[in-house]
Amino acid sequence: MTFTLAKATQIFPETLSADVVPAITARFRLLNAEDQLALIWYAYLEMGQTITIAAPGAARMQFAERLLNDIKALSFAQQSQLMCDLANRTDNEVGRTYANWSVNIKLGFWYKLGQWMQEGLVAPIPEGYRLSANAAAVLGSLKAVDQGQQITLLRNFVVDMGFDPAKGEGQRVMEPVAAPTAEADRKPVFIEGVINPTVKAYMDLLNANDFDNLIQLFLPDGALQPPFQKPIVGTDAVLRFLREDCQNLRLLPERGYSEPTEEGFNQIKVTGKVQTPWFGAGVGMNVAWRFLLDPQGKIYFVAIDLLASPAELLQFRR
Ligand code: 45D
Repeated sequence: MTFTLAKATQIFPETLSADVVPAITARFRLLNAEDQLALIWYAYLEMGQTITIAAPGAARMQFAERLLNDIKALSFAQQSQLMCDLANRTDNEVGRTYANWSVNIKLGFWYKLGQWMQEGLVAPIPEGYRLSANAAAVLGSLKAVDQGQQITLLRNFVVDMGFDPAKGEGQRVMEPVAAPTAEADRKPVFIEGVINPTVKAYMDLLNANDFDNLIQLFLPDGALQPPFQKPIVGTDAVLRFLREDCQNLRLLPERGYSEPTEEGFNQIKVTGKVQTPWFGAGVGMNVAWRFLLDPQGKIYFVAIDLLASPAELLQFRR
């Protein structure tokens, strides 16, 4: 077979992803912990004026509950230290526990701390705290990007905290997987310009949280590349990612373009919006899906890109 993973990642090279996200993330990482926490706090307050985060369900919170209650019992000074340690990725028990959680549990943990900070139960950012010039510049850049990019940045900041000796490899503590949506309640997508059954089924099965059937669409060595990440390779790893990270997403593909490529493979690009359960219909992220299907219509590769701008929704090479 001529396709390698490295080559597959290069399909539809004209697709412009939101490079500002890794660029701002890199600048954020250079800030000290106090600045990081304060910056997130200011960004969060600012965003809270236009969008609201959905409260995480009990199934998600149960894993963070013990640590949260321990934190509530600490003094303000100890709480501040603990949050700084997380931001500093200090190697301690809390840092390791945190790093072992799935993304959604991490977000739920901070959601609760944010609430408690507002209620005065957890140490607030000191009144009148002044960001360093660098931190203020990073905050300015963050405010200037669109909302889909802002929530991606916040998510990145949160995911990076804690101490992970395995650097993201291995099993994680994750919330239970809910049952897929009942057949009768599924709403199939319509994608202008795309009639490929695999791509259609991918969208519909992911929207229905039907991961066991979704994974059947992939070749055994098939790969999925989430935005700004390395490809996840092989059905075991992809299925684990789907169960851990992809519940209750809403995929709203709009249009697409398909073209045959080498050795009977097909490459299909679809653009549209994705909503996360954290913000519901409040934030639509502009994304592209770049599929590479084998001659039998199985997925060898799919990348999901967060697009640089809404103009990219219409960008198809002809
Ligand atoms: O430090 O087809 C405080 C895939 C201050 C799957 C705070 C996908 C201190 C395949 C405010 C307390 C998944 C790849 C912190 C598609 C402090 C597929 C709190 C794509 C941290 C389409 C901060 C899916 C808080 C996509 C509470 C693109 C922050 C999904 C909360 C994208 C931030 C989802 C939250 C995103 C961010 C979700 C809730 C970007 C959520 C972001």
